[in-house]
Formats: sequence, C-alpha cells, structure tokens
Amino acid sequence: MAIIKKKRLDRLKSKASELLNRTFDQHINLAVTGLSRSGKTAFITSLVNQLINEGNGQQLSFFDPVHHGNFIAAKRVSQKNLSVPRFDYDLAISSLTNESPSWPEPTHGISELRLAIRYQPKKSLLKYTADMATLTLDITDYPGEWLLDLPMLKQTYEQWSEQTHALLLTKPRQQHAQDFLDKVAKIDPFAIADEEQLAQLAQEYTQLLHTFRHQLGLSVIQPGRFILPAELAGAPILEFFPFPNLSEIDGNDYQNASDDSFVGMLRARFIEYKESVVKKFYQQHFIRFDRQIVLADCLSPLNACSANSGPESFADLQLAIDMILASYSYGKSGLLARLFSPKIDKLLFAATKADHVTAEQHAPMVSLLNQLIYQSKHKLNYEAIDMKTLAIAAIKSTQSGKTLHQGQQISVIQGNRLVPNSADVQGERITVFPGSVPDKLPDQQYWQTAAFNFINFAPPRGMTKHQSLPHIRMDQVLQFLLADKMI
Ligand SMILES: Nc1nc2c(ncn2[C@@H]2O[C@H](COP(=O)(O)OP(=O)(O)O)[C@@H](O)[C@H]2O)c(=O)[nH]1
Ligand SMILES: [Mg+2]
Repeated sequence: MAIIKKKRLDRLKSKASELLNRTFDQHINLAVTGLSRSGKTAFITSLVNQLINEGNGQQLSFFDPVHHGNFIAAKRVSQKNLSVPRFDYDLAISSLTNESPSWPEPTHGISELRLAIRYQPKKSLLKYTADMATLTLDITDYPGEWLLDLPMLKQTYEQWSEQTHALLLTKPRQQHAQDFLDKVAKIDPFAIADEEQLAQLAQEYTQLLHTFRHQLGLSVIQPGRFILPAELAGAPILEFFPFPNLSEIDGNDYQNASDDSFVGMLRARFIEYKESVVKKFYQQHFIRFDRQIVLADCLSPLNACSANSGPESFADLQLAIDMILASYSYGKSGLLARLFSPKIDKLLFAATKADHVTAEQHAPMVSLLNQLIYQSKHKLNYEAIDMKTLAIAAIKSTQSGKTLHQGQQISVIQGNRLVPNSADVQGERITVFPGSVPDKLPDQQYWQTAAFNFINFAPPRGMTKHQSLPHIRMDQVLQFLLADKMI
C-alpha cells in the first residue's frame, strides 16, 4: 500500500515539475518579413546585437526588463529546425564592424536563428520558484514577396492569367512588357509545348518582374517567389507565366487541353506551384509563427528620382501591403482558416530607415504607414491581435543637427554617402535636408512639387562586435514583442 502511494506521489511530483518547466521556458516564434531591401537583415542583426550586448553602450531604456533590471543575458544557441538555413549573424556583424563598414549582402530566402534570453522573474508566479527563467526566441527571416503569392491559392490558372495580363497592360509596366506579350501572343496554346521555348519565355517574364521591382520600384510582384527563388532557382516549377486572352478560347478546348500542350503545361505548373511551393510555405513555416513584424520602407518610393513613376510605385506599395496583410486575415476565409490556425497575437509594423529623416519627421512617417495599412486593417478581422506602428532605424547611420539656411534654423542630417559597387564603400560626408515626409498618402500635387531627397548612407564607422549598434527605437520594438513574456 505504502509503495503504491509513494509511486503515485513520485509520479505527481514529476508531473508538477514538468508543468513548472513548461511554464518556465517561455517561447516566442518571431517572424520578420518585408519586401526585399526593406531592412530585414539589418533589423535582425541589430535585434540580436542589442540583446547579446545589452548594457554595452547604447541604452534600451524603453525595454522594461532592462529598465527594471531583470534582464540577465542573452546568447545564441543552436536552432531547432535543422533543415532551414541559419541566419548568418556573424557574417552580417563582421561586415558592419569592418574597418570600412558595409551593409550585409542581400539574402534571398528564409533563415532562422535562436536566442536564449535569461531573466529574473519579478511579477509572474515564476518568482516563487526560480531566480532565473529563460525565454527562447526563434527568429525567422523570410521574404515578404512570398506572401504576395497567397491570393493565387484562390485562383485558377485562367483567372490568374487574366488578372496578371491586365496588370501588365497598365502604366508603367506596359512599355516594358509589350515585347514579352507580343511573343506569347504568337503561340498556339494547343500545340505541343516546346520546353525550351517555354523556359525562355518564363525567363523573360521573370526578368520583367525584376525590372518592375528594381528599376521601377514597384511592389506587386507575382509570383513573388520568381524573384527570390531561394533553393528553387532554375527548377521547372518556376517556369510558367500568364497566358493572355484565355477567356476568348473555347472553354471545352481549354479544359481538355492535354498536359503536353503549351497551355496544358503552363496550367499544370501553376497548379503544382500553388500546391508544393505556396501552400508548403504556409504549412511548414507560417503556421508556427506567433508574433510578426512587417518592415516597410516608405521613404524610397517618395524619392524625387522616382517622380516619374512615384504615384504608381506608391499605389503599388499600398496594394502589396494589402496583399501581405491578407495572410493574417484568417478566420474570414475558409481556405486560409484551413491552412493555418489563428495564432499570431502581436503584429508590429515598422517604417524602417528612420535615420534618413530628421526626428520631427518620424511622426509623419508613422501616420503615413498607418494610412498605408489602414484600408486592409479595416477589411480584415484583427480583433485578437495586438498591433502597433513604429518608425525605427535598426542601425542608425546619420547624425541630426541644425543648420542656418537663408536666415532660418533648419534640421538636417549628416552621414557618409553610400557609393554602390565601389571598393571604397564610404563616400563623402554630406549634410542634407532630406525633405518632409507627407503624413498622408501623397496626392497629385505632392508629386509635382515634391523634392524628397533619399540618399543611401553607409553604415557608421567605428562600431565593434561587442558593442551595441546605434539605433532608433529598437528598445520599443523589444518592449512590444518580448517584454510581456519576461515578467
Ligand atoms: N540608413 C539606414 N539604412 C538601412 C537601415 N536598414 C537597412 N538599410 C539599407 O537598406 C538596405 C537593405 O537592407 P537589408 O537589411 O539588406 O534588407 P532586406 O532585403 O529586407 O534584408 C541596406 O543595404 C541599407 O542600405 C537602417 O537602419 N538605416
Ligand atoms: Mg535580407
């Protein structure tokens, strides 16, 4: 009898300690996304750097665990998911802290990094049981472009072709796309597909997407994976493109088109792409995230040099943000609800590169981003999600000050101009007034008179690996994303 009781007691004890351990080990799956060049790599590098060097140099005064003294230390530990590439923090921090610092090389896919953050529980029940608790933070970096593919899941190849074709016919895409469209128009959709020709045209379509993104500064790129293929580069699954005017051909003929005909092969690849690329990403990764930060560079599209396509590139950014946010509107759509369960409880929008403008421009930056997301925010079902918008600089590369201009004091910023593709990446030191950021979506008049001067700055000199990087509001980012799990 006594033995049985003891056994039961032991079992209970081990259950209790297991339970304690479980509550002990807090865990956050933090996802970082944004379109290419929005600043994801710089952001994650700075976030990791701030946490592992806490106390060295820069203050994190708006991050309560540091402010109240219960932050102990953070260190990198090996990641859980061994099949996902590691986020290369060492490489990134090395290039930033070189004698001649440069921005980390662009990345093209998904990567992960895990931090273990030690802290002293002060408020939660944990304080009775431990002097120290651990928050495990898994950070995933993935291209926002991949989320642009979500709407394709609801479309047939015909519908997608029609919509994409219509987009290709609008300014400023049309003048670049005409050549490609003419070539496709010559193809007999029911002829046996010439794979070589198909690959060649897919290549041209992909090239067009690159032009839209990098030359015209547009954001709605579909399929998004085409310009950031990661491990799928060169795979036939990425070799398809929209076929115009499918609605004009006989519906029966289209349905019965064999898989080796042009249109049959394009259709088959489109379907396969949705299944094994788009859905797979949601099922393998997206479903695990519980906090998300979306980075947006709202300043580049304001630039005076893009004045020709300024209004279009801005409208395009708005549409892209809308498409990206659709990924969080679970619950409303059956399809999405089936793909991932509602899990994300905090969503942060950050307008990046705030060091490109003077401090008084940060408030308009935030309102501008809020306007960009306003429409989608109201369309979607967000009740369960805590949301916030901030203007940040992951790595502050300028100083701000005042200067006298025509008898008036104006705020200016100063930094080293970035010289692209040059061995001497540190250009001359310049002082600029970058222009005012509009606090609402710019109207026609803005584009006519605007003189926004967005210059790419080199990272600051003299940073070291073991010091925290200069930043703007990274402590508020940490506060929003982590602090409630560290009490
Ligand atoms: N001045 C400044 N520039 C930044 C900052 N973050 C990113 N950038 C610039 O934006 C470029 C793209 O950033 P990156 O992090 O590689 O973007 P990703 O493609 O989203 O990973 C960098 O090479 C920098 O030129 C920042 O905090 N301040
Ligand atoms: Mg990157």
